[in-house]
Amino acid sequence: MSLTNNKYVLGWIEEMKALVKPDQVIWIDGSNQQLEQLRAEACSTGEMEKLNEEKLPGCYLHRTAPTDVARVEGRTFICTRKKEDAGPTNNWMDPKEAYETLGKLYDGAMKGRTMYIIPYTMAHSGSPFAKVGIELTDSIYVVLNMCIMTRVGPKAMEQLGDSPDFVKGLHAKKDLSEKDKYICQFPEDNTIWSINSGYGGNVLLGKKCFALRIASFQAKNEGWMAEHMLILGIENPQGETKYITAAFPSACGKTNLAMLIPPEIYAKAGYKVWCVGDDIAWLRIGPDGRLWAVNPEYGFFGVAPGTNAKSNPNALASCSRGTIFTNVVHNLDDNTVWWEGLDKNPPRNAINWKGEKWDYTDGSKGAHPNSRFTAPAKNCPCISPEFDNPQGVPISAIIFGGRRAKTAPLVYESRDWAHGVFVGSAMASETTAAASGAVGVVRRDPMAMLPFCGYNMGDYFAHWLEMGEKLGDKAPRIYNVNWFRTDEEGHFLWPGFGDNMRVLMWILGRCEGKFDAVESPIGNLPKVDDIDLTGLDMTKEDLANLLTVDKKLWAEDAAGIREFYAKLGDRLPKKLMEELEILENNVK
Ligand code: OXD
Ligand code: MN
Repeated sequence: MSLTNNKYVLGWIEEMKALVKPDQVIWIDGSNQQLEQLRAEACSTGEMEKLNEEKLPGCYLHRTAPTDVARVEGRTFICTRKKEDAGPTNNWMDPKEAYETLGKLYDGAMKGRTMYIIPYTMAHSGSPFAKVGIELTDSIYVVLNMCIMTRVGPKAMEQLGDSPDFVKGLHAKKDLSEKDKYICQFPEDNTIWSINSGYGGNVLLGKKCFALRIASFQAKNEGWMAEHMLILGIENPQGETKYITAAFPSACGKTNLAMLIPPEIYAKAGYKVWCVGDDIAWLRIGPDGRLWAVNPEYGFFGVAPGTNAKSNPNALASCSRGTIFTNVVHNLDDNTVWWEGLDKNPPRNAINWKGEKWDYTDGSKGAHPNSRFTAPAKNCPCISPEFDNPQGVPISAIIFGGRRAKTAPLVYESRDWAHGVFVGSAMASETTAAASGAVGVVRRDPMAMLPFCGYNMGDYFAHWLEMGEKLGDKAPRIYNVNWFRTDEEGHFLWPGFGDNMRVLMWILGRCEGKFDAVESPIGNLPKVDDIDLTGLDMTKEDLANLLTVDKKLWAEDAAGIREFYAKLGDRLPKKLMEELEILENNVK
């Protein structure tokens, strides 16, 4: 039974059916009855395993193929008609060539299989932010994950009505061939084609492919923004809440910050922190001229390892029910799950992420470092009461950040929007031992969008500058933070985690005009007295140390920015080159 009469939808589905040739087609209405049937089917074929209903109600375990465990940036393409519209930071393929190459791979790829049709919205249907997508897939795992991560069902088709404006996603698992794996975005056609993968970021097409790559392109053309940002709210004891968005490259604690637990000084005084989103923000100028944000997603696709009762109790609670775990350890004694960093008790009778019997004493990892939980956002104890507000929340401040051992101070404020765009465009992070390759190498990741910007990065910066012009004096202030400064021996100088709220309080205080700041060559710094250290084992000298700006290091950084900018050629907005020159002069 079809969920729509929309001729564009039906025509496209017929075309795709003729290509992939499934044995049968099933529309996903998102009803619990339908999902229960699919869960049962996935368990009967071994695609998923049902976990202990008492300890982990409604939870399942899935393992991907061992060669298919992460996003594949080298196989991800932006297919614009002109190569320069994808820009030098993206892999590009000619759309004609991409349709042809992938068309051959898709030909008959669903023979003997079922094609599921998943209608969904990113953001709430009825919201000014809402966008409709349809994903065709031959994977039940994808269906069940999409039903957690997005708003799936007939409402999406009602939202669409008879409009042709929907994102057409096609996914086939095929045979997981490495060489024929493709994640292709066609921003000019609102189309995504993904083949030969079964891993989340490559196949849950609503997330990175749509809500960032396609949406960033739509946003540029339609005058809004799609960003790789968390959204959180801080409620003061009087009950007023101010909202912040923040962009960080991976391994910088984004999910932890989104679900932060306030330190005692703030908790006792009656402050609360609310999570609106942990990964993606869509931002629009509201009728009042301010910038408003929604989290277009409906769940969290979080990294499991390292998540524990101390680092992020809210994330742990979020994945305690109705969750799909991928590539974690299966504890056979009580049919639950485990991962490195959960606690100090690895299970004795266990299966590792590859599906092999696992002996934790042999030094091997039980869970894949990129193992995940897919959890409903509404499970999160600190989910914002505004999570379901279709109008979103007004944003007071935007934060950029990265992992810098020496260069960046704990926090600084940009002088104005254009300077803030410069700060975001120059974002960089040092690689950690967690990833393969050299440690401590600076990698530029502008606005944390390097793998997710669906068009030319120079045009993306120009769009940011234009948004600032439209916002005028209602623009949020822009900040940069660095939780990772170290001393000579490599010890972290800042406690991080919940104590990051102390920095957020300075930021909000600045937005409210409560604090003065100190000008520096890179922007405005806090006065040492204005960041509350009560309850911390830290002196004012320690804080002063965290706020120093070493001109020599910044001159080196400026050279790195210049090198990156050179790649963008004449698509780089002049304004940003001017900002770079100001920095270069200031740190001479
Ligand atoms: C994610 C990512 O999975 O940024 O959110 O890779
Ligand atoms: Mn992300």
